[in-house]
Amino acid sequence: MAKRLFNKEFFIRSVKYNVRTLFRKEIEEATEQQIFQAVGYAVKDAIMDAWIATQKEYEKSDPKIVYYMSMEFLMGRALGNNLINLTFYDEVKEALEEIGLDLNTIEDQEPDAALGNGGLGRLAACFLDSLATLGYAAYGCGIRYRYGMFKQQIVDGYQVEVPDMWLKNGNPFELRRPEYAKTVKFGGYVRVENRNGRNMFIQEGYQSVLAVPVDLPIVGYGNNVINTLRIWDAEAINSFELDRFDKGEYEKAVEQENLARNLVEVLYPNDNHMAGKELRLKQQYFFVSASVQEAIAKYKKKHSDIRKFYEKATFQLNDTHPTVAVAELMRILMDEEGLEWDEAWDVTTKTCAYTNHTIMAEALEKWPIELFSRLLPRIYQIVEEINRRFVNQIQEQYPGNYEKVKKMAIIMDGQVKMAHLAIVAGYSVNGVARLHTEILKKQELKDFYEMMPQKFNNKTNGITQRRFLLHGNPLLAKWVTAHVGDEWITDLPKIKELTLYVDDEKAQHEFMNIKYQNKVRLAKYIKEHNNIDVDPRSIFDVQVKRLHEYKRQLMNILHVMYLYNQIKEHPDMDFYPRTFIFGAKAAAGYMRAKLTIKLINSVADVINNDASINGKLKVVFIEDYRVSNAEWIFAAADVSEQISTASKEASGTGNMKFMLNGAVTLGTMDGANVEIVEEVGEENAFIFGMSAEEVIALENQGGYDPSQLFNTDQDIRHVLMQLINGEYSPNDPERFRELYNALLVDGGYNRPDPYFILKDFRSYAEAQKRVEAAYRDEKGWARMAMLNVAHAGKFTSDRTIQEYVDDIWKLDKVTVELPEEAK
Ligand code: HBZ
Repeated sequence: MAKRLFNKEFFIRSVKYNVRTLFRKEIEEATEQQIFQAVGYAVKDAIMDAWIATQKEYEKSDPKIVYYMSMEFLMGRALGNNLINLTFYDEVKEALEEIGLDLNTIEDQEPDAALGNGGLGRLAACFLDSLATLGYAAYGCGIRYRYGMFKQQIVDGYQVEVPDMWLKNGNPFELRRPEYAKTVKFGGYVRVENRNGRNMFIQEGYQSVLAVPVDLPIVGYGNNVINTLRIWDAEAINSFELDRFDKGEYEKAVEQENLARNLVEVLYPNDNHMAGKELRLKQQYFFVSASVQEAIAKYKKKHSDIRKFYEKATFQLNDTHPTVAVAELMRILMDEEGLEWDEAWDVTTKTCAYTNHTIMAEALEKWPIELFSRLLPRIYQIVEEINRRFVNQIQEQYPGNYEKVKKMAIIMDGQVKMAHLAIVAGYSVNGVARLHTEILKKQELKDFYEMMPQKFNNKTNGITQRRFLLHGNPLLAKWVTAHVGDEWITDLPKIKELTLYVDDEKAQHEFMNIKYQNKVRLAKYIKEHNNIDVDPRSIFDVQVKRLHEYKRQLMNILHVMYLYNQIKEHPDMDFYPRTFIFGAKAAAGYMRAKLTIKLINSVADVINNDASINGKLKVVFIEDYRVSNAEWIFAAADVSEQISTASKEASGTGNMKFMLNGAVTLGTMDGANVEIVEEVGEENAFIFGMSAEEVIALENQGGYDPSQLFNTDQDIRHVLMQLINGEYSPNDPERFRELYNALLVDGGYNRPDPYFILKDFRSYAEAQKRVEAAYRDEKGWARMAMLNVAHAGKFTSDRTIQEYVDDIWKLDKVTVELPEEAK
């Protein structure tokens, strides 16, 4: 990879200049935050030539563009990542050292751009990194939330949500582009007018808002390609005109101010759960309408035949959240570009493609007709017509089969079903791991698969090795490069050459030493943030992800309670010291998830303060788990807990980040775990629990009766009784009864233990025993961990993106040369 020249003197001058002009200070007087801002602007400067060159190249060679539409982009911090991808990281670190500044400290001043909840949002961020690195023309299209994912504080063991004021000091990387602002209309009614024999649909009495794009650079690795993440901000269209006495006008102006203010105020903090709020649908239409308008405007700059729009643009819908794009594109093509229905439909169905991220029923988006049609009257008309035609098609294909219509219609029982709309109007429907896609085809979307099998395909998720190894784990990254060269940075499968060293004792030793140093780094973080001493020689057993019942953090902590009981009952038993590390945010209104956090912290309090167990067990809940601290956590993990109820986790991507950092998977045969095990070999992972098929079969029988287990398994009964006897809540013995009831009485879906925690418990405990035995064999463990790194090649998002390009998007590759004066 060509390394761009870095001009040290120029860079230092630029930082100093920025401190002066931004803050009227010399560098010695500036705060750390001010220095971050100054360095950030200097880096944006260094990006600018390539950003301009890339856009010029796109204008010249006119490649097909993918618009990745997503309500979420979980970017994390930009500074370190941009330097890595500019291939300037070490040079900038050195340059800053010369003027007495520490890059790590500066990086720490940057707030995470937490414009996402979890896997879905982070996947979008990894995809942008890969698209730029592979040289494809792409725009991320999203919302510039004023408040991203809330900050989590733990107070008295409970989660408290604090607003995330990520923009309070300004964002040096962003670029406001008011010249590309768009108008988005809500509400009112549609008047039909016949002009020259053609029906015109005119929206009247609406409220409108101005969508103003804010661009963030997406730096490709070492290739001068800079793509754009375009996040839309909202502004009122007409600010107050104070001389207006007309009451109606005045009120309307106030309403439009409020609409603009509320629209982009905050990210909804639910993952895998639909809240159904009107404001959420407004957010969706807001950014989608602006993005579609922009895509069309861009196309029209160079092309006159709108019927061929799909040759130069494709929309990837990240779950159903942006699915109104389908109807918005239809609207613009018909109402503004003058196409007939069939022509517009032809373009739309060649432009839109849909990714499904979940089979959880409560996550599926359904909007009440009343709300949908009131907020988006013209869009609703179009959806109705799409539905009418589709229902006709079902009836033609399955005459007399009303069941099919009931199951497949887009509008049914007073609701608009967004997944059905996305499937009907899309040219591609993909799941995010092989198992997940198979479940979609065979169960959840069976009827659609039967009717249109050619649309369905799998795209197993991936992660970017540039953030999650090169930036997050510099020690291991250097070591890997020393052994296999640096091509893995843009060609991860090359990392497989590490297999040559897995039996080499020196390499094993070095590898484990790096893991140890990363554990020391995390132990320091834990000491600083939690004031808990953890022993870096203990096994670091980690579960970090959103808190959700199907992810089964509850099973993990129940098992910790069980281990603690064992140690207490048999103080002399041989037990390898273990540190159980948790990190998870719960959706603000998800009570059972929040109570699970309280339980984890309560168990941690008791265990960490019990001197009698000699520090054999420690439990740590890391506050405010997010992209920036995740990089350190993955680097330090020995065991990767991927323990979802089989069939429920569509893919998982944390599992891949752990693997790449040399942690061994302890998991169920769910999501991408299946493919991880396939790559690394079952002997190099710890697999347990029911299979997806078994889970689905048992669900179809109406579940199972866990009271049998309760009555016959003493250890399980002991742990469950501790939930209701005050063992971990002496002041309030009833505190955890809700969790007890969920496991034994009713946990939702009208049944006890719907996620089979107790059913899988023994199998999990037994797998944990195997983990312990394996860890005692130092060389064996080193070998296993190294094999995990070596076999992580498949899980780069570069591979995933290349598959999207080859099978779905059909993009053209672009190369960017910098002009002489910028080199
Ligand atoms: O998407 C996750 C899946 O649970 C995970 O298995 C997969 O690896 C990942 C990437 O494909 N899904 C989410 O993260 N979903 C959400 O965050 C979400 C957010 C808002 C919603 C629904 C889902 O309304």
